[in-house]
Amino acid sequence: MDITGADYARDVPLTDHNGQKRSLQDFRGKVVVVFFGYTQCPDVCPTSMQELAEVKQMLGKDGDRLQGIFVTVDPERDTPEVLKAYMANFDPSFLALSGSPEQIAAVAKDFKIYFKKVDGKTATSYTMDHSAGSYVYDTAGRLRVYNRYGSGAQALGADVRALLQRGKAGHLRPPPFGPLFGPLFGPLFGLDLLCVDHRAQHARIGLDALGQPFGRGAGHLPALLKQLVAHLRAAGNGAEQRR
Ligand SMILES: [Cu+2]
Repeated sequence: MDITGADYARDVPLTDHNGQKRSLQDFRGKVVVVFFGYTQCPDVCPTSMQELAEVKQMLGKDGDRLQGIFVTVDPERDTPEVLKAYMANFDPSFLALSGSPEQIAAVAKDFKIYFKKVDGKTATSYTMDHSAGSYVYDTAGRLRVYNRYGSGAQALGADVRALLQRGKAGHLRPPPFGPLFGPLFGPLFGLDLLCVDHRAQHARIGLDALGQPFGRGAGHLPALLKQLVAHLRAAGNGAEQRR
C-alpha cells in the first residue's frame, strides 16, 4: 500500500554480505525492496524472497533496476557466508545486510519491525519471531510502499513497475479506509506483525514492538485508533495463522 510521506524506515546503515557498508543512497536509480528475516526461517522468509525473485523475473530487463535487500534479525547464526549463500538461492544480485545486535535493533526500530528470539530445544535451534512485510523505495530513495506479507508477486510487481515509471502516486496500491483515513492510518494498518506470537496465535496490528499504537496522529486519537484496530482484527488482516 502507498505510504508515501511516512517518516520512518529511513535507512539501513549496515554491512552487506560482501563486507561493504551500505546505505539506501547506494541504490539511487533503482527501486529497493527491504525485508527483515533470518535464513533458518521455515516458511515466511523463503516465501517472501522467492516472491521478490519472481518480481525481478517478471520485470524482464527492468529487473536490473530492482534491488532486493534482506536484513537479518539473527546475526548470531547468519554469518556473511551463510547470507551470501542464502541470497544466491533466490537471486545473486540481492544483498543481505547484517551488523551488531545493537545496530540491527536500531534499524529494526526505525522500520517498526518487531523481532524476538524464541528458545528451541537446544541453544542453537531457536527461532525468531519477526514482522514479515517489506518496504519499497522509489528510484530517488523515498519510502513509497509497504508490502504486506502474502500480497503475492503480481501485486508487488505492479507497484515496482509503477515506481520504475516514475511512480505516480495514484498507481500504487491505496491504503485501506480511503482518502480520509488512509494517509493517517495506512502505515498503521500496513504494519501487521507476522511470523509473530506463534504460541498466542495472533498477529498484532498497528502496535509497535513495545505494544504501543503507532502512526502519525495516533497519540491524539486513541479512541478512533482502538476502534480501527478492533475493526481490522474482526475483519481479519490476512495475517498468517501459525499452528
Ligand atoms: Cu521469517
